[in-house]
Amino acid sequence: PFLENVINHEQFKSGACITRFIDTTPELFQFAKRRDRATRLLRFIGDVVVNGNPEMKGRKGVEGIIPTPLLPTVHRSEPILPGSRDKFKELGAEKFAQWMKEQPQVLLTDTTMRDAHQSLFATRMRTADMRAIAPYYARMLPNLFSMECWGGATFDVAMRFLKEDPWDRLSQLREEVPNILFQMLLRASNAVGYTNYADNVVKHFVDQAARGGVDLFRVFDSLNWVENMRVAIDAVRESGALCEGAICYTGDPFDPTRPKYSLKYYVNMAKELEKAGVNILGIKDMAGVCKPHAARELVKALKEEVGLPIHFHTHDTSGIAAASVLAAVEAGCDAVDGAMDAMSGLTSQPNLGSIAAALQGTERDPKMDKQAMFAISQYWEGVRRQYEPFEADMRSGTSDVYRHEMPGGQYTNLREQARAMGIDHRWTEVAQAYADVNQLFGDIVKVTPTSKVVGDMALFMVANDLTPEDVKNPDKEIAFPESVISLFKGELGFPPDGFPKELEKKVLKGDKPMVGRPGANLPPVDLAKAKEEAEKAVSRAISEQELASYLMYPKVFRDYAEHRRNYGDVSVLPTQVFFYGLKEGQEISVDIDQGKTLMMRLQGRTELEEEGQSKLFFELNGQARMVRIDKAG
Ligand code: 3PY
Ligand code: ZN
Repeated sequence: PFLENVINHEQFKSGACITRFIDTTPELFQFAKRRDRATRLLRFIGDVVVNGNPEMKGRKGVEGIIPTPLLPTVHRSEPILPGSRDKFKELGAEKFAQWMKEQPQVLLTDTTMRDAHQSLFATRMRTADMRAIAPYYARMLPNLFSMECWGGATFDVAMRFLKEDPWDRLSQLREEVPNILFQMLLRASNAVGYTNYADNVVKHFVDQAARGGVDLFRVFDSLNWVENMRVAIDAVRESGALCEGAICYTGDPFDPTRPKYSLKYYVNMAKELEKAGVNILGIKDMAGVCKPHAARELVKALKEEVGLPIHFHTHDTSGIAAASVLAAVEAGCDAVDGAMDAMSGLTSQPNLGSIAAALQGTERDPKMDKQAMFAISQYWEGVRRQYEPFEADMRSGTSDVYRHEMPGGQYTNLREQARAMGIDHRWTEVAQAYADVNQLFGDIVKVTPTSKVVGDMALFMVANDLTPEDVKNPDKEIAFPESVISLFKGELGFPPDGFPKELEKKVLKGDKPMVGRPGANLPPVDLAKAKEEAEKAVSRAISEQELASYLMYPKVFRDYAEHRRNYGDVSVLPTQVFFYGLKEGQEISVDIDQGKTLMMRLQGRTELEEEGQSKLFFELNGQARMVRIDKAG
């Protein structure tokens, strides 16, 4: 590579003196970095071939080579028409909200790149699979209202399991899609984590996300406590982005045995959000329990009582969520969420293509190009095959969701946790325990992170054969999970009507819960100092975005940075290779930079040698390479 650099250098070609030329031309030595990158990637692939991707442990692999997902045929040279993002830039937040209300058609959000895979296959979709289709969204679906493609659990999972930088994902997608609004899910003061952060950390995160390309933030609080949403709402407004304040929907306003979550409850919260300054009102039915009749009446009531455009989000766990979407649309809902055909249904969103088709010819016809949606969905069908080992073994909708009210995004995760604990065969008991815990905790909203606490407690009860009576019994000693203690202390805030006093006493063992919102009790973080600390931990300078990652998840960020140091940027590898490695004789091409492609082929390998190592023989851009890999464990 050095000679190649010399021969191709302009100065060399012009016949300059070779010794001085070498001394004064440091870029000749830049091959070292490139080779290093290739070597690190080969080591990663080798490791997956010999030891397996740790992510696949305990999962069934896939047989053979999965066909490459089929991209639509539209050419990159096709123009990109202006879309919702251009409209937003033209109008600004307030006027844009007004514009939303004036549209006769219903506006459509595609959740495929965030909630759909979070809910179907444990958030494992990789950036490479999103990026490949992104330019087609820009060209083929310019009248999509928004793409939900960031936030929620994707931030954590990107670093923790996929060894990717979530900020890179955002910027890569942004580069490809300049015309459609990008939407993220923000857990208010929990940002994209599982605990409340200091106010200045939340602000810093929102600021970075807005700069990084997020246009619309859907903000919710896991206990529907508007007080605990203000910091995030203000930060979003200050960043200039669109703020959607979401009501988390639970219960059934038409169930007389459960009067707590009435239409009035939701209308009151909506009014509070409107006063707090949000631009859009979200109805976030994270479990998919909003029945068609309730959806219609709720949208009607909200339309009458608040002036904000309404955006409805649900999950298809019951199998009938599309009926609720259509009812909401009929009642005048301005925007609705769905997922592309191949990524819809079950715990994911209802089918966006079918919703668009069902509304064709009506007053609310979203006027989408259905062929384009279908072509994009075909791509997703191919993508989904690669993630089969992460899918829950669920074949149909389940009406049981109305009993347990588990969020779609949690369902697959909790089943995973149950499996890891060896109690997967007791899943129906876990689901019942989940419903019981909800009642024990005072019938609360269950969404990340409160849903995780309810899930922890449900698993704990099943694993320890505890009944609700045991939990309530003041004379029965129980070592409550840490997350439950933290919840009752108020570290995630409080439901507007508080937690049940008797259980609070038992969980806190006499300790007093905190007063006020958690953020008010947390001192601001010294960001400069935190950055220094993070840089020391990863032995390099970090960006403000990376600082935000560190502030959210210090250990996950450190581990990710170490992985990247050892193996380079593995996000460039095709998904099959990332999870399953290369088969002998298989060749792949990997773009490591614009215009820089590596051709990699696994030629063969030796069986384990005495010192527990395997030798792998690769061909890298036509040259032989050998990599030694230690057998793990
Ligand atoms: C998340 O917070 O990740 C969710 O999807 C909640 O529904
Ligand atoms: Zn959702």
